Amino acid sequence: MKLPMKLYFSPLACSLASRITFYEAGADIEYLYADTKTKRLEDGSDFLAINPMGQVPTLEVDDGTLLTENSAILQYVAECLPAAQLAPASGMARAQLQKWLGFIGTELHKAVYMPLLDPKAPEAVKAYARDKIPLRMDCLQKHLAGREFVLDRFSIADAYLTTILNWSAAVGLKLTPWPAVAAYYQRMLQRPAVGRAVSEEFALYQKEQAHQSAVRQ
Ligand SMILES: N[C@@H](CCC(=O)N[C@@H](CS)C(=O)NCC(=O)O)C(=O)O
Repeated sequence: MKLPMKLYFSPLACSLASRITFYEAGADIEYLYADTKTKRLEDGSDFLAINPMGQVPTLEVDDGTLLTENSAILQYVAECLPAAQLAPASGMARAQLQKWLGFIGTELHKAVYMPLLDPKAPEAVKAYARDKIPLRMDCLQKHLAGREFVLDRFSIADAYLTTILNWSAAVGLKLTPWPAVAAYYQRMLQRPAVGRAVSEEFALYQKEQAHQSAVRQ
C-alpha cells in the first residue's frame, strides 16, 4: 500500500523506528536522506528549513504538514495504519505504550545512548551516561523476562526499542549481563520487516561513511 508521506531519515538513526513501522505494516512511502551533520538533504537543500532542530525523524504528510519527535510520529503512523495493530487504541494499554515510548526515548535514547554516540561529548559526560546503564537495563531485563514483546504483541515500542538497542555494539555496550534484553534484540532482528529495515539502512550507512571519508581526504 502506497501512502502519501515522506520520511526524512538518516541511516541507522532513530528514524529507523519509523521505517520498521512502515515495513511491518506493509506500507510504502518516500524516504528522503537527511545529513544530520551538514543539515543538508541529498539535493543540497537546507534541512533546517524543514525541521529547525535539524533532526530525524521528520515526517511530512500530503498536505505538507510536518511532524517531528519519534513518539508522536510513531503513534501517528500506527493510527494511519490501523490494520497492522501497532499501537493499542486507548485506556491503560495505550498508557503503557506511552510509558514505554517515554522510557525508551528519555531514559535510553537521550540519557544513555546519545552521549555515548556523540563524538563531541566529553569523557565525563560519557562516564555519567555509562553510570545510568545498570538501573535502566535491569528494569528492561525485568520487564522482558518471559515476554516476547514490550507490550502483548509487536508494537511501535518494539520498533523504537530495537532501533536503540541496535546502537549497543557501536557504543561498546555488551547486552550479555541482561540475557532477556539480548535475546529480545536478536528475536526482533529475526522479524522479516525488522531485518529488512536494518540491513537496508546498514548498507546506506556504509555508503554514507564511505562518502564522508572521501570528502575528508
Ligand atoms: N527528540 C527527538 C530526538 C531525535 C534525535 O535525537 N535524532 C538524532 C538522530 S537519532 C538526530 O537527528 N541528531 C542530529 C542532531 O540532533 O543534530 C525525537 O525523539 O525524535
